[in-house]
Amino acid sequence: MTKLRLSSQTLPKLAEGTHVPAYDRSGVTPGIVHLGIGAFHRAHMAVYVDDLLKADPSWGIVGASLRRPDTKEALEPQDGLYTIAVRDAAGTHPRVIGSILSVMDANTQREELLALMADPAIRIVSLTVTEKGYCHDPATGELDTKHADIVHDLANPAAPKSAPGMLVEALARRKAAGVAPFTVMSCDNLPSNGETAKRIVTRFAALRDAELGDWVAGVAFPSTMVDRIVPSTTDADRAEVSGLIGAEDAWPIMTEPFTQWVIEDHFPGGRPAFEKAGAQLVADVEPFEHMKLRMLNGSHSTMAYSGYLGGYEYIAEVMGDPAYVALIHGLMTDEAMPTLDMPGVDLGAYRDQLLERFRNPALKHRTWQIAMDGSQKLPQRLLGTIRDRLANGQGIDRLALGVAAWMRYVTGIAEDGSEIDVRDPHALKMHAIAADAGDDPEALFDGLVAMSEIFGADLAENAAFRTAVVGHLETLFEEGARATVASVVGA
Ligand code: CS2
Repeated sequence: MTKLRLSSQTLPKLAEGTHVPAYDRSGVTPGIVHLGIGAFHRAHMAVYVDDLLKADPSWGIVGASLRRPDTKEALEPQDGLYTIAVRDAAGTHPRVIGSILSVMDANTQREELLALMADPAIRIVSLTVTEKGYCHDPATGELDTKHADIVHDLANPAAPKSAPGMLVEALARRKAAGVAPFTVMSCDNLPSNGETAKRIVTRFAALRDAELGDWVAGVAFPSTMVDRIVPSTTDADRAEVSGLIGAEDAWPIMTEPFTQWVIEDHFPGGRPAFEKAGAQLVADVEPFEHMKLRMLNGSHSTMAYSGYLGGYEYIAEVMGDPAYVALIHGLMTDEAMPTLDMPGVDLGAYRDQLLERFRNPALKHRTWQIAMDGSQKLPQRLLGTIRDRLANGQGIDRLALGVAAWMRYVTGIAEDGSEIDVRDPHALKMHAIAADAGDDPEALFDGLVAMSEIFGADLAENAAFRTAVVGHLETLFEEGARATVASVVGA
């Protein structure tokens, strides 16, 4: 017997106990366009919106993918429905989410998507396009005007490929039609993500036309801090979820119980009552972003590079090694926490909760997944903390190990001599630098630190930074990652 496929029609036939949308989906209309409809959005914002549609059905989401049609292909036969499977030690808990009304593939449906973004019913355009989707220079946060997609979009403004190009074309159409702008809400792990998005998008608009640039400068770009760990879905996950709900789901999303969303309350065109779904609406998100990027993501990246090199496939496995636990406990307590100013937040409790989340044995979060796009992630996760500490003459031993492990990782050669599949927009450039350097730690450091789009001149010229990172690189090459971690924590 062929199994049912998840869809509006089969919703009433799902296995008993499956949590399904508590509202009539036929009455939901689009109010949000989301660019970058990947796993993270589907485990995070789409769930908050799902909680709110019963009270206000005018905030349905139309998702769009800018690169690949795979999400559309998976969700279209399911009428946009998909399962989130929350995993903890007690088991897997499935819930079907209905807030995504449809998914568009920007490559083949560009006009349709731009027309929808220009429609007055759309009051928010939200983004999870990953760090590299902003086409910026991570060290400065400025638009990279030489980026191939930006060059393309400036030459073909009505048929854009990039996120900044799409936003500006849609805003230009609204301006021309006398329609108020939508609010742009970045949900990516960037520092001051609203401000950063605004700087990039406004610059792009000004390069198209000065008057448009002025108009776009008046658009609201609230910052947000987003947090939920979302490993990539595997075929085993698909099979498990299909069994649990009693129907095939081509793309369920696996996640943890924890979720957090801190949003700057600046939505001139209105917004869903996000606070009723558990989001924190605040005046200033920046302290929360710093805390999360420096503690959670800084630890994640450090564990990803040093853990991968040490032969650990999953974060929970890294957490099974006491030396690694001591490393990130120390990184957070002694190096990251003193740089944070969070009145009213118990940072020690936040750290302990992070350690608990990293330990979740049911969450198969691959070190390789987190290791992706390090050139875009390092500045806000490790380098900002390093800068603050160096400015105060403080030690950076563990943070420097994170950077050294990244440098060792991007050589593309694992400790057993096998090849590492390094995914990064700068992978080729870094590979060439590593090939020139061979196994000379100093040459590798000098070659990589000269990438000013990541490090900036200040760090490239800082002697204490060089000594700390090169020292760890020497041990990484000579003794390997596990021994290096053990020596740093005195194990
Ligand atoms: C991770 C993040 O892949 C990564 O780089 O560090 O995706 C992390 O899981 C999320 O930021 C958690 O909110």
